[in-house]
Amino acid sequence: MLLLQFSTSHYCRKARLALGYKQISYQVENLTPGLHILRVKPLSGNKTVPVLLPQQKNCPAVVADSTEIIRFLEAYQPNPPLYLEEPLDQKEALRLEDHFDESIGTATRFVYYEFRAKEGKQLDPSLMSQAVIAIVRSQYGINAQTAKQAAQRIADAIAMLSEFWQDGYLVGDRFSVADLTAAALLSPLGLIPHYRHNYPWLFDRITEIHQLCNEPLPKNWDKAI
Ligand SMILES: N[C@@H](CCC(=O)N[C@@H](CS)C(=O)NCC(=O)O)C(=O)O
Repeated sequence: MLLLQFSTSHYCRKARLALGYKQISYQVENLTPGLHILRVKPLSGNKTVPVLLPQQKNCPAVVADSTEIIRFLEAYQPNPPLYLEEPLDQKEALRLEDHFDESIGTATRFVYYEFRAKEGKQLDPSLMSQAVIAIVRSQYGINAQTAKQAAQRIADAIAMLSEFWQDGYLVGDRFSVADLTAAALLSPLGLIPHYRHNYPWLFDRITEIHQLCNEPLPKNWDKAI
C-alpha cells in the first residue's frame, strides 16, 4: 500500500496510526503542500491528503479521506478491530470520529499554526518553513482572533476527554477509532508548552496510543517540556 501524505499533517497521522495498529505494511510518498494537487486531484478528485493507494487485487485503486481509509482498512483487515461490535457503541464511536475530524482537527490546526508563527517560531525558523506556515494561515484564515475561538473548542474537547481518558476509553471498554482519532488530531498540541504543562495526562495517553500503533511521536515532542 502507498500513502500519499504531508509528513506533518495530523489527518495523515490518523491514517498512519490505523495502518500501524493493524500492522499493515505500507510506504509513504511525501508531497509538497501546494504542488500536491497535481498528484492527488487526478486520483481522488479532491485536493486533500491523506490518499491511500491499496495496490492490491480486489481493492479500490484509490481511497481518499482519513475516515474512508479507516473504513477500508477495517474491511480489508478486520483484526485487530477499530470498530466496535455493539451497534450503539459503534454509532457513538463514528459520531466522535466525525466530531474530531470536523471540529477539533480544524481547531488544532488554528491553534498550532498560530503558535508556530509566534512563540513557536524557533522550532523551525527557516524561510521554507515560515513560508509554508504563512500560506496555511492565509488559506484557512488563521489569526489571533480565530485561533482564540478554536482554543475554546479544544478546551471543551479536553474537558470531555478528561472524563473518559484518565482511566478508560472514549466508547465501550476497549480502544476504538474514536480514541485513535482523538490522539491523532490533538497530537500537534503536544508541541505547545502550555498544553503539555496543563494536561500531562492527555499527552501520556497520546503517547501510549502512538506506542500501541507503532507510530513515532511528532518531531520535537520532547522539546515542548
Ligand atoms: N476530512 C479530511 C481532511 C484532510 C485535510 O484537511 N488535509 C489537509 C492537510 S492536514 C490538506 O490536505 N490540505 C491541503 C489543501 O486543502 O489544499 C480527512 O479526514 O482526510
